[in-house]
Amino acid sequence: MQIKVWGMSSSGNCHKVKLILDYLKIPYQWIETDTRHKATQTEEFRKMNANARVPLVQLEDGTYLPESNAILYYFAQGTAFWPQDKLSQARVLQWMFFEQYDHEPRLAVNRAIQSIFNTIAERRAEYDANFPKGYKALSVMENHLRATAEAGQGKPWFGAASASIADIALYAYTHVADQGGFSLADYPHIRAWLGEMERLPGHSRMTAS
Ligand SMILES: N[C@@H](CCC(=O)N[C@@H](CS)C(=O)NCC(=O)O)C(=O)O
Repeated sequence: MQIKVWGMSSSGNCHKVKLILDYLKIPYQWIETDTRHKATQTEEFRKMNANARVPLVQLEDGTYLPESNAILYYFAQGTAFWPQDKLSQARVLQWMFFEQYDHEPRLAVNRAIQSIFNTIAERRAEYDANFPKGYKALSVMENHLRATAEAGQGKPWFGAASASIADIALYAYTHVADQGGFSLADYPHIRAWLGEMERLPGHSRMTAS
């Protein structure tokens, strides 16, 4: 059975899945699932993912797997996107948990408010409150990349010595930060890292907003 991906093209969490599958040249069928039209809120979809969210993957044996970062881990095992030593593995997870707790809830949510649902007026307080927290997350990333560069440890990545699933996870909403009102002007190391990601074979940026 071919791998199926239920995803919304304008969602960074879903774009992570497209990136890992495209980098690894794994064939799959993409089923466009627009949450703006409540496509995940049906009884049929809830049978596949009780949490009613995309991305959702159906593996070759028919098993369903939700959660973008769990999906990244599933496909990355045994590839260059999942390092082999224990400490690097833990560092990759460190950045992936950071992404879901400190980064995505600020950058993805403001992008959704501004560019997906166009609801800045209705959600002004939440939108404004996300800026200091989102810029704090970007500063943590910038400082990590700067320190790695200054230590002369080769190309700066998050967690491993080469691009890993931590980089894919963080790339998803960082490369479209401007669509949520965030500027990367003061983050030169982040901009350089985005450029490195965009040179990976099979790479794509998110097209829709
Ligand atoms: N932690 C989840 C978050 C997934 C998520 O929030 N998906 C959104 C689209 S980006 C969704 O499906 N929302 C549907 C809804 O809230 O009705 C992941 O990383 O996969």
